Amino acid sequence: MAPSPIDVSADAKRVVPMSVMKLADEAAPLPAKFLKKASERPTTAHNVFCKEIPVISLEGIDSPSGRERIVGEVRDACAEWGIFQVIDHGVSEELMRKMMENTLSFFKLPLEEKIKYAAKPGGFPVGYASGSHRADDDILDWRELMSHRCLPKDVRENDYSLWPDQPEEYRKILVEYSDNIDRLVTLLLAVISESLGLPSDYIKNAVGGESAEQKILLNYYPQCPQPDLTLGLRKHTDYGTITVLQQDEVGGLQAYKEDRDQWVTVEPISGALVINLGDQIQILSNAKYCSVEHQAVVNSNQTRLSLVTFANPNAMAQMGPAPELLSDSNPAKYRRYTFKDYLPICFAQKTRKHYDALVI
Ligand SMILES: O=C(O)CCC(=O)C(=O)O
Repeated sequence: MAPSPIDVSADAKRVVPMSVMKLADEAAPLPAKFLKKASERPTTAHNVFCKEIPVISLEGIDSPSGRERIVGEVRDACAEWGIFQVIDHGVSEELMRKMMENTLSFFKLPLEEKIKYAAKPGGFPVGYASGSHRADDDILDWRELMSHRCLPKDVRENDYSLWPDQPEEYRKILVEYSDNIDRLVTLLLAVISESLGLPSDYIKNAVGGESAEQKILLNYYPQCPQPDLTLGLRKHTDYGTITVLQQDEVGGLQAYKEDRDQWVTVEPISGALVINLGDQIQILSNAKYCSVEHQAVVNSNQTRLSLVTFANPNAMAQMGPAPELLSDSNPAKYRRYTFKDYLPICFAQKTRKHYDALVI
């Protein structure tokens, strides 16, 4: 069956060429644009969970012994995995539940309503899209998405025109969530700094302090008639500082464990938040820590939601390996750059991993 056409403006059509939710309901064979190359298709099931990915409790962070334990566990997790989960992190389960509910309500709105918030061509990739935010993408992912620029606050205020006014509490809850996750990010950046032997405020200052950016991306992965042939989200590393991800109980987030040449599925743990390191931490740590490749797989029975907060440097932040970590035996592996110059490197996709373009 041919995919259902959507009657919308040409601009909106560029980022919503076809509604993935509608395709899922039709349960027809996947349109060619969703078929991934054989080498990119899933190899590990969405619900076979890896029990080794570290789960770190942040309880006791304010006591010297608690902090020492947490810093040590974070150091090991960053070096070995580049991805870990945190519990006892201070973001309330109630707020996490409300964010999930609001996000689900948004995606359940009629397409005509969602499309009012479609990403604008040529602008910063925010707003609603289906399959991809990039209008020029040849291959699409099996997801619908909505994203917002949430910090710094002046950027958030400029972004409000793309924030839905229904469900009713959407904006209020998103602001509260953004602020709470930002507090957690500040704490984690302090812990990661300490784990590298740097002052607590080192990374936060390096990425622009209070002018660092935050983007929140909401992913809705519908059930998929042929999950083995596609992905909910293609493999990538995150170009920013760190990412905080909240997922529901279905499972689908996978990380690539390079030394085992294996994709492993992150176990959904109620109340936990998944943390993955972005490219900027790999570069700042001079590759002591890794920006992990990850992807999302889908399945034929259940829809899945993930709420993803990207902590990114300010566009003008001067990035590169921290000079304090360098020595004759550990010379800089990457050149220095202004963060705004990093994004074109990512979008050009000339190297498999973006940071390889900066290798000295
Ligand atoms: O949905 C997921 O679990 C992965 C999301 C993700 O990696 C992203 O949005 O960049």
